[in-house]
Amino acid sequence: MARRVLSVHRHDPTGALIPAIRWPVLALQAAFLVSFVACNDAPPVPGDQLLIEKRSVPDSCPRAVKEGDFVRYHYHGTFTDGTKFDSSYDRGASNNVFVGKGQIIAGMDKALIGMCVNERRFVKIPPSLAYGSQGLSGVVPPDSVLHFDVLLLDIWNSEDSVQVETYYKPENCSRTVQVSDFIRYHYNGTLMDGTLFDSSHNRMRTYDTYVGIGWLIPGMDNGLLGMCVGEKRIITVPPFLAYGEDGDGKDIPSQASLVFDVVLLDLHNPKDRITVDSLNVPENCERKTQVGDYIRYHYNGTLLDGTLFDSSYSRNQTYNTYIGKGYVIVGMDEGLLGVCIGEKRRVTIPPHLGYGEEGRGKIPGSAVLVFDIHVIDFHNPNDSVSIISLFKPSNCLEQSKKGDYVKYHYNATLMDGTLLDSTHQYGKTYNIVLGSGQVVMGMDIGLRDMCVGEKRTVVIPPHLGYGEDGVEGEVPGSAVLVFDIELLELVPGLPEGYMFIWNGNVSPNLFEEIDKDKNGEVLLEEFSDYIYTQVEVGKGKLAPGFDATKIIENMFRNQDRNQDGKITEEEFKLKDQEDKERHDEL
Ligand SMILES: [Ca+2]
Ligand SMILES: [Ca+2]
Repeated sequence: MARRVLSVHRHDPTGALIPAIRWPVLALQAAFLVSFVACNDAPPVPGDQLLIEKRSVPDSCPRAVKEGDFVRYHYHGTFTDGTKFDSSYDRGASNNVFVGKGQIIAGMDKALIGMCVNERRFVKIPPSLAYGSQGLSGVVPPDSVLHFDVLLLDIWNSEDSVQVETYYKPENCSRTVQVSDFIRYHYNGTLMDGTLFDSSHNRMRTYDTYVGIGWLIPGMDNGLLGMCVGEKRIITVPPFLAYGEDGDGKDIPSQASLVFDVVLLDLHNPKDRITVDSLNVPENCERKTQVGDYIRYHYNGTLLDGTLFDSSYSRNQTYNTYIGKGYVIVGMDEGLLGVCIGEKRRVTIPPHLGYGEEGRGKIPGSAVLVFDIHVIDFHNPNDSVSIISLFKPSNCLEQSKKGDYVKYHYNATLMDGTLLDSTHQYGKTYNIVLGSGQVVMGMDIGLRDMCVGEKRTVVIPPHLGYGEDGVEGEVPGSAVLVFDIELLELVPGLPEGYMFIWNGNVSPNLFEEIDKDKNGEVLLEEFSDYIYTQVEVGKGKLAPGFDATKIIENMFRNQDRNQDGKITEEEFKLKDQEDKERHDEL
């Protein structure tokens, strides 16, 4: 059919050959296809041979032109004397044809066969395979030998589909891209000859898109499927699955194959919830977090590609928050539920449960977040002290109570085992009066109702410990404390409120007894000597655990009504009629 039509043109006496076609080289090839076929069986005529000289061949040639392929190529056409008659470079557009289909002069149709992209050939085409004895009106004189310098830019075939070549695949690939996933990736987009037309790397931001639902050119919608995060692949897309005939109007020419070098950074589906992977769960886990608990944990926050965006370790401070109250992103509020103290888990959070399309700080928009968390401790604001008895002596006559002077050993740690303090390292007990505010409330509670010799573990929530502030350099804020204690000695205290009591009846001549030098005045020294003597001989008793000197000074000042440094009998007597409820008096 084509031949018949072209034969007509060949014999057209006007020489006006296929005027509708713009470019001469495009125009008349077919005419000489006929000529070529006609001469096919004739012996070769000198100067009538097609000569092909390979000027440069690329190292890699994955594909060579064969008949039926579509090619894009540049050429520079000259006569034998070097005069240029045509050049695709001058037009700023490649020549685009199906090879071997008679769309170009026969010599060129043959010369392109076997070429690789980026291969350059120098071709001498005899008139019998070009414009013959007629030439091309106004452009090619009759019987012209034509020289072409040809550079191949692109090959594809209408039977092609997307080609995917994975050149890096990470070891761990638990999930691959599926239709309707949302992904973030980087790419370099080149034409087949290596010309870069676009790069997300140059823009310094990922390309973020849904896959497989028509947001992308068909070739990419298909070529990205099945990828793992971290995978790198080359996706080669023929033009009919890319920008086709029109190109993109800017950097992608008509009928161009596209080569995308892609690395996948992020992947999720809008239907995803968080994913929790337990990395380490302690054997003893009597309690797990629930809504309303206050938790302290360490974390490393990374993107799916491993980029670290935040770490509590770098701040050397745990992250502390209430759980399930909206103080943290939704995904983390969920991910912190049901953990044990000491547990390590990985929480993977899709962006709609994280920082969304906007991102924040170092977190890009639409990023999946991976938190490796380590739970240091948690408590509930309603928690009281938890007491675990480790050993209780069988004969326990007396249990500790408020006012008692107790001597005990302790080992204090955080929930993760970090040692805070230990009396064992000092080689002596810690001694306090219960209920006197000498230790944190939780410790005071934990030491009650204890027998000498008893051993306990006391767990103290921060509101009964060192609170939100902790102790700088020693106890972190909001820390749960663990005390292993052993009660070694217990000195019963005086009845509540008393700092000194008589064991028996009070002497009726008390003032005279105290006023040793009988001058009618009691000085502090006389008073002090007297009290100490009473304690020594067992007639009186001072509250244990306090500074005796201070107790006695207080007692003295209370008697010395006018504060002149001495107690007169009158002052002393006055006391008798006084409020019996005042206990630190005689
Ligand atoms: Ca005196
Ligand atoms: Ca006085």
